[in-house]
Amino acid sequence: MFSTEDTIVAIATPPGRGGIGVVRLSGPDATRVAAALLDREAPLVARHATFARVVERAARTTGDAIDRPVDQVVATWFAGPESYTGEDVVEISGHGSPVLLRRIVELAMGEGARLAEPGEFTLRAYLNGRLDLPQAEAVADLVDAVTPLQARAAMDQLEGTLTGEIARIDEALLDLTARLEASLDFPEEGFHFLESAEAAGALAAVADSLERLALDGRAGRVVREGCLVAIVGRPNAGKSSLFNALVGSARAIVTDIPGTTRDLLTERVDIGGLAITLVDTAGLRTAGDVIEAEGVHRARKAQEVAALSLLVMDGSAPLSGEDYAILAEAGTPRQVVISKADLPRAWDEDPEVRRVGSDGIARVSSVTGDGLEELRRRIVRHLADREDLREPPVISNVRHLALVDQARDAVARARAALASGATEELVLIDLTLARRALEEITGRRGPEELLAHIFSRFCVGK
Ligand SMILES: Nc1nc2c(ncn2[C@@H]2O[C@H](COP(=O)(O)OP(=O)(O)OP(=O)(O)O)[C@@H](O)[C@H]2O)c(=O)[nH]1
Ligand SMILES: [Mg+2]
Repeated sequence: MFSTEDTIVAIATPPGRGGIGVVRLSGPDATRVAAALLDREAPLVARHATFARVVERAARTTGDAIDRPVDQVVATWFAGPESYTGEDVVEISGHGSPVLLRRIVELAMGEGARLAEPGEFTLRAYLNGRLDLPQAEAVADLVDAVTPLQARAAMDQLEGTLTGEIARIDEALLDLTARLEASLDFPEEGFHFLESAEAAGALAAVADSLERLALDGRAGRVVREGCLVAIVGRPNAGKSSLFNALVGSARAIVTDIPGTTRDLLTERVDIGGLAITLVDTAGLRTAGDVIEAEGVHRARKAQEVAALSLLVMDGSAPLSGEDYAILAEAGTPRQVVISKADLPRAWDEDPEVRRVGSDGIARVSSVTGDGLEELRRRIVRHLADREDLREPPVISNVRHLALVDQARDAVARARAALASGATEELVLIDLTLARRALEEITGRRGPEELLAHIFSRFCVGK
């Protein structure tokens, strides 16, 4: 791990030019380093934004007799431990020029500050107990969010929704553990602190909560990570038109010549809050030339890696052998889309289309926009297993989900052990493993906490 004894410095705003740019200092020497850089009469006052000048001191510049001004800035001192990192933090807001900001960082380094590693401010916040692990991870998610739903999910996590939910489950497990341990410690009294039926009931409730979290996580992962949706179909089916309609701009070339699209086109779209990478592909058919053949090959590859394929069938022209070939292919989850709904129908019912579209067919017109909203809802349902995503999922990070799965497995084993009349020791082993997994989510573990819990709840020997 990185050292936490020294003072770190970094540019906190994105690369490039902007109205302002922020240089952040954190560590025991933050105020000393800032004072050395800043030209002002009075010292900084905690939590007050103060106008100052960053200067290169005369003694340090080559032969200059006077301090040389570098930038006019606003400096703010957040006194530790009530700061983001829990240490003394000074933020210097200068003009947003990379040259100026780099110079300020260099001057701070000249005063003994070290260039911060990526994420090091947040790491310090975690190490100093200002954030737990899910909250620290939420900071990164919040910065990375590309859809408002992603931002809301990250914000909830930062506010502690997941931490709270894990704490609630852990509390129930801790309570069970404490009582089973007490039964173990005082066997001669022939008294059980916990009857097995009660333990089974409590464990069932915990299993339920973990199950719900895992279920929520399926949608959560898609929200956090986004996914790939491929649009496939025979030439001229209306794929590029649908792509454009979903993207909201005329990104792909549309013509009535079959074989217009030859390469893959991708665009990121927000569908029901999900960050979807939508892929338009070449029409699937036995290709006429090498370029088209490569396009068809790429279309098939895209379909293989996509989380969902939209199979576009032209509703205004009779189904062809190419359509049937596409319908016959098994593989990734598929949604049948009948296109050109504004034109007279060339066919109505088809057993093969009905088979593949057994969970519903979307009829859309990319010209009028009819059916697009319903198609978006269907896409969300396929990918996130739910009707809508008005409420952001509580859990979304694979690290957390893997640990929830571990806890679920351990609780399932504990339940089985309890049901088969196993000893308290055996049940306790799995409860401990379940708790360990949960505590790994929040990054907090400690046996002394278990002892404190036992003593706070029981008055054994009194
Ligand atoms: N009326 C109507 N015409 C449509 C609709 N969608 C597509 N078309 C027309 O159908 C033709 C083919 O559309 P594209 O979107 O280029 O079809 P494609 O599946 O991408 O075709 P390839 O790239 O050649 O595989 C064009 O003339 C479009 O204007 C629709 O919803 N309504
Ligand atoms: Mg096309």
